Amino acid sequence: MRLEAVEMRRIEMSLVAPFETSFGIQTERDILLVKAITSEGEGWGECVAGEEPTYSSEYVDAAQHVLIHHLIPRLLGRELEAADVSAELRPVHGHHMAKAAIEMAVLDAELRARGESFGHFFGAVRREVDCGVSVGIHASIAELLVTVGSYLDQGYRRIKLKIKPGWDVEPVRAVREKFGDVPLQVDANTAYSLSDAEHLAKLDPYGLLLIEQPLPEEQVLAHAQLAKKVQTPICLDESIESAQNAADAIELGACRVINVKPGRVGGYLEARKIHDLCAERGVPVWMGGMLETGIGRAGNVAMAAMANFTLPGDTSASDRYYHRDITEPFVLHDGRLKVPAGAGLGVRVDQEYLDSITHWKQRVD
Ligand code: SMG
Ligand code: MG
Repeated sequence: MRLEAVEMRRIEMSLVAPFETSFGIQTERDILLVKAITSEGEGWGECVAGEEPTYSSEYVDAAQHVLIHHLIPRLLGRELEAADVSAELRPVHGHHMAKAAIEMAVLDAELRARGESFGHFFGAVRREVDCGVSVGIHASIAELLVTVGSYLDQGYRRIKLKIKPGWDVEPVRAVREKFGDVPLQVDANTAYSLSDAEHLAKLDPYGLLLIEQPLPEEQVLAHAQLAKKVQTPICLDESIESAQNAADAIELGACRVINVKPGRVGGYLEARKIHDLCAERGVPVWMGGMLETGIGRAGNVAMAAMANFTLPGDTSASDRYYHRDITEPFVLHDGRLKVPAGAGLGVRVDQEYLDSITHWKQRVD
């Protein structure tokens, strides 16, 4: 397969409700999409970088720049498969979300050309996946309980509460009191330090599935030390940027669970390696989310159907994020989403709607 051109575009999408985390509030997204145009057909990729470098060092303007100037030129005109992309891009350090987007587009083109779905390619063991929902920081406990109640009514199988210092034990206690033993976990997005260990141990009585990324991403050893002071299993998100990181963190005792985000680790193929090594070591994984459109969601739901994705993912329905998706919407049935069965990502992009929300477009060839 030869990569002939890449069409890049930026789209603007409003979220159905503001989403607040320990690093800020988001009300809309400015998303970079890439379309690989190959000798065998086309494929889509979604870049999960946000507008600001606040989740990690990556951000969408930088992703766009590095793709145009450093990544796409290393691939254009070459005979390649998705499996070759990460090796070709190795001279460029970092920029995992940008690399993941182009690898995903090449993989989609390749699989569409041979009529194989992402799910089949990953070795999916289920046709639908259990879904959780990530609930942002709210202005009050009363408002939080309304939001959580509505998600539970919709059928979500697990609730994740975003926490930060000053918004942690109280919301967890309130949700437990009102909704009983619903599967519950928390995500701090690096907001604490090891000196907060005693405070974080106050979450232990609430029987949480896990606490996600309590400490800064580079503090892997500190996570191992924290793990000795809290009973709740520690899950790493931001700290895990590769299969090597994952193996090291597990060996060190820094985490008992891993949140897999293909964008964060440089693509679906590296994410698959993380799944496999965790499976070998008896470490469960789950699919994270980056507020993806139907394009990214299709790939994530397919990967979440692999055997060791044993916890519900942040793979919520389209209407949890957007009033109108750019593909056919993903709809929750009994707390689950269906794994697309069609070739490649198995979703169709609504071209007319996409064009109407596109604010920038460039063809690189
Ligand atoms: O896609 O449902 C989703 C969002 C899940 O909480 C979520 N993602 O750290 O896990 C995480 C956050 C990162 C994105 S915040 C913009
Ligand atoms: Mg997280």
